[in-house]
Amino acid sequence: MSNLNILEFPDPRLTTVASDVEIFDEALKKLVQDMIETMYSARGIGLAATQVNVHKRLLVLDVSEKQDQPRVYINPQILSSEGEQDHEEGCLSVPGIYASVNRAETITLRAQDSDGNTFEEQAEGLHAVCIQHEMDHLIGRLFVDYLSPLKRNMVRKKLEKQRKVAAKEAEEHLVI
Ligand code: GNR
Ligand code: NI
Repeated sequence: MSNLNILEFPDPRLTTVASDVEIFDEALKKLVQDMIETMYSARGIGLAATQVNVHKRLLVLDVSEKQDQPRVYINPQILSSEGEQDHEEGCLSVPGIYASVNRAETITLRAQDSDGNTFEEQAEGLHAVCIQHEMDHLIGRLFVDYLSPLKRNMVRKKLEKQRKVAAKEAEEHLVI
């Protein structure tokens, strides 16, 4: 297993629209395992392939309390959605930034598992939020795209500043 590098906003590769997974082979299974490992080690509750620079319609998530129930969705499609909810969202590709986003409360979706078998399920609450957040990544959209251009610019500047501080600290050996 390997830990994959996560792209960060405003990396233009995060705006790529992913294409369908067509081949369900060992390489796909390895990618799924690597994405699950990467999600856990980054302490995320979800990860889309786009974030690790693989532009295929594939996402993993784990919204369980003990973080011991990874789920895999390949070629996901939302069949129907109902209601609304506002939830504070964060993103491994936009570290340290949180904002409330309005999403559907309940979704019914169809997807495939790592063997290519099709399944359908209903998701609600945080589970539904996470799926919608990850499916946005697959069409090149981030939660900060729902903010005003002014706020998005503030996010960009804050991240730039965070990176500068981190680089300077590394240079001064403050970080061991
Ligand atoms: O770890 C994550 N937490 C989170 C919290 C609220 C709404 C969505 C998420 S997904 C995010 C991981 C991530 O960036 N997935 O793309
Ligand atoms: Ni994200």
